[in-house]
Amino acid sequence: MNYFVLGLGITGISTIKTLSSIGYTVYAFDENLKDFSAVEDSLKEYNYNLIKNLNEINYDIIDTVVKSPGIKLENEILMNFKNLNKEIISDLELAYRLFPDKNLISITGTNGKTTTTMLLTHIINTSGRKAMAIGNIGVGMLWEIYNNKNIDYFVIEASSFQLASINSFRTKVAGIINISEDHIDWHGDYNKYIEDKSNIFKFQRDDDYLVVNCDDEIIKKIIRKTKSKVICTSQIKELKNGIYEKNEEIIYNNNGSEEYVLNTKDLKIVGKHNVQNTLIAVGMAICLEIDINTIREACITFNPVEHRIEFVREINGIKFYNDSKGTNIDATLKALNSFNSPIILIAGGYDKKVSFDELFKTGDYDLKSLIVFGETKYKIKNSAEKFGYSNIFVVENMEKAVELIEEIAENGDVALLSPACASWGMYKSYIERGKDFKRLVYKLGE
Ligand code: UMA
Repeated sequence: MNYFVLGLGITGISTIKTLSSIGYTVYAFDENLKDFSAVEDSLKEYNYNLIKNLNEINYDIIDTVVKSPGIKLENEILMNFKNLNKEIISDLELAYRLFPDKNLISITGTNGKTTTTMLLTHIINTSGRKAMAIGNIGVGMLWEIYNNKNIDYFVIEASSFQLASINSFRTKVAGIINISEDHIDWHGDYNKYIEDKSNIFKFQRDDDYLVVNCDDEIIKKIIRKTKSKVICTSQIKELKNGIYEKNEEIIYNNNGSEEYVLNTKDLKIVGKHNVQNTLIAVGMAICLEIDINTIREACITFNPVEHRIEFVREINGIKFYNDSKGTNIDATLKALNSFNSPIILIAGGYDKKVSFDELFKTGDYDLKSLIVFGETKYKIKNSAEKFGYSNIFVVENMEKAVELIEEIAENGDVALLSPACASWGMYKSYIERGKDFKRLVYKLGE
């Protein structure tokens, strides 16, 4: 079996290491790398064929292409393979095929994936079984599954990009947190994005579990098609069967028999959206037959995830928060709605071709100033102005943004990095962007 790995980032490297260790023949290529030395360095112990020139690709000898998630399906190399009827899959699909005996669990959603994945992992670990979080959280999944033989459950954060290229992947327990417009530039349109997200349950069987947020209109629509056993969660409705929030309490109703799970005031993760994440994780843990006392203990000992409304420091009464993972409008709205203080927001980045009007329409929060940068800076500025916001500053980069905050912020303000955009163009990832923000914030006052 000959594999072709396209893209040599986190996914590509993890895929090559795994396939090569198992003994498959692997060809690998990256369209953007000029210098392959770092890749060669990290793969020096592995047997694989590195292609450095596009013309050297021998399409005919390849059986299966494993594409990195970020690469669009219309990519020319992928189209060449497609025209030869070669199959193109993501690492998600490959994980399912290579490791049929492993307990895989999958979580998707537009927002909250990382927190929910980490929380469920923490719940499983608290129960005494061993779990590991992998996937879109930043961890190449194949190499981790291959290497960690002692792990009982791999909790996969699955992105829409990964889910777009599967043709049999399924997990016994899956979760969908929410769906809102994102990555339109990649999927083509919103319907395609929804369809790709729905792939998480496409191949589930009637004895598999699908835990979903039943307050989400789009989710309610798409789950009509599922064969799986659906477990509903809600923050607005008392469910006769499912997990819901009422008066700051999470309740599990098992076919009429109610059980108290926890008080949301005891959670260390803040905001309404984190209750939504918790409901999904609780539902999935119940499907794994973890007892309620363990679930409660795990939820209340769980700490916030880095780059997700993460408190950085307080200086002169100004609280700095890093929400670099806020890569779309919905995520940034959730961050803005988590505070009661005046907010100075830093936003902007890669243009995913979505409108920013939704960000400013509601005005439920106290946005004192807006600092914008990146490809979308004028798009965001124009939307904000349309809804009456002033105090908008256009800056070149993160350094200038943080410098400006030092000038304009006052005691009691919240300074929030929540860009509503992907980092690409300015940074390699939201992680790098968040770390840069934190580095600059820590330098303040030096
Ligand atoms: N490349 C090509 N051709 C192209 C485009 C890219 O050869 O047309 C090459 C690039 O030169 C680069 C490599 O492909 O060397 C990068 O591949 P990639 O963009 O898929 O990135 P990876 O490093 O493999 O990281 C991916 C995810 N990235 C994306 O989905 C864009 C990471 O999610 C994920 O953590 C990682 O796999 C491990 O699973 C990041 C992300 O931004 C955090 N995800 C999006 C999100 O959360 O909104 C979906």
